[in-house]
Amino acid sequence: MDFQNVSVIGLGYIGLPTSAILATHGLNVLGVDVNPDVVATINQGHIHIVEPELEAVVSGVVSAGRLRAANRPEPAEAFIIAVPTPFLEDHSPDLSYVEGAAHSIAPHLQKGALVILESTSPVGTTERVSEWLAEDRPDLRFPHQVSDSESPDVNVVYCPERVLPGHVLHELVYNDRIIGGMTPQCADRAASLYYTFLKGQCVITNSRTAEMAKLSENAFRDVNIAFANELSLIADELGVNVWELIEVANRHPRVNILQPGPGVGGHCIAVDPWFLVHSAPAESRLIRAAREINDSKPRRIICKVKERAARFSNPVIACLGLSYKANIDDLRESPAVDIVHELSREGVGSILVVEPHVKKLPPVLQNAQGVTFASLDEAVRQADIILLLVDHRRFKNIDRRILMEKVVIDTRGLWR
Ligand code: SAJ
Repeated sequence: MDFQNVSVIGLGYIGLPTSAILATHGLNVLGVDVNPDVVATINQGHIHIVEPELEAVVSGVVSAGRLRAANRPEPAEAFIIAVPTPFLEDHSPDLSYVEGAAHSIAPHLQKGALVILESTSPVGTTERVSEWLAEDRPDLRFPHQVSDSESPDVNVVYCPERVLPGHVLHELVYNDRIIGGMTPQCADRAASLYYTFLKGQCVITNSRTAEMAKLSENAFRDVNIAFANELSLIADELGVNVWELIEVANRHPRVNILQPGPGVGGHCIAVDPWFLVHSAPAESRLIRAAREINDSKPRRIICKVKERAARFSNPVIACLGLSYKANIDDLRESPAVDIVHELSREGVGSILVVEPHVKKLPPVLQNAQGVTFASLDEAVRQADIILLLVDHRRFKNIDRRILMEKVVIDTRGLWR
């Protein structure tokens, strides 16, 4: 069965670009989202998320009638689940959105259908999806009910998404894709769907390995960032410039230390490692320690600012950057936002916030005490303390003579 109709459940940062790419390659895509505003926005050819070039692609496929949004699934040959998997207070994963998505598609499954889970998930979740579907459809045989050599009626697969926010449309097409089939036949079906648009390779494995691969990739990055962050704390203690330290150490042919910063933001790297820790707590000591080190970094920066601010009677602090990383306008889970919020809550001084990629302060800072949105020139001119939180390109060339007159805390090493 060739794929003509695909339903994508969850129209967020992964589901929407995936829907758009499938639609540009000739498939009829129904995007499903529980949020009526999201559905309306997409049906008007607009988008509700921040991603370069995505709006033009969505607008094109919506007006060509290839992409449509709705709040419930319809029958299709393939279903892609791309809903959030947040963690709860105790860091245990919240699979309720995945479970809800599975139950919503179950009534629409036909023999030969393909169900792909793309949401970042703890190991074993794909098998649970298969079980949830089977509960609702005793008339069909699912992969957990057959041996590897048998054919299930419905193919269930885990295919993690590994695209970098800001480069999603390129990476969706060119990154290699892990295909974790619950059986080899399931994997083949999913690979044939992805090859409708993929220029990278499909790498076939089983669903548990694919689930753990996604978590391991982000935990790997988190551990490496934690190493850099820990070095920054040690270097501070020993009076060594950490940026210079890393630059010289990285001249070793087998050393590649990442960059320290004010903490790890975004909705992936700070979340996914917890799924490994939660599944095997006794065995994940390094991964847990890395999370704790990275999570402790914003508090370290706040302490440093308070220490320097104590020299002034009413310090003006220019906070440069709010996004979770450089040169993008994505403020989700940004340590910079948390730091500004906390400085305001603790009444450390008057805060001038500069973020050239957004037009106004995010809601969480709009009523924060003593916080004003400012232009770069104005903030730098008025500041006693300049706190660089994000290494945006346009902060690089601030006049060094002005910086020399101020107390500068450069959390990203932009002016090293
Ligand atoms: N960061 C540092 N120092 C560094 C590198 C990053 O402090 O040397 C910080 C950034 O400032 C940011 C955070 O880490 O706050 C995360 O940024 P990132 O660029 O490392 O990653 P994300 O969250 O934008 O995207 C990651 C990617 N994963 C990996 O590189 C292993 C991406 O490929 C994944 O698809 C994405 O997570 C995801 O959705 O899981």
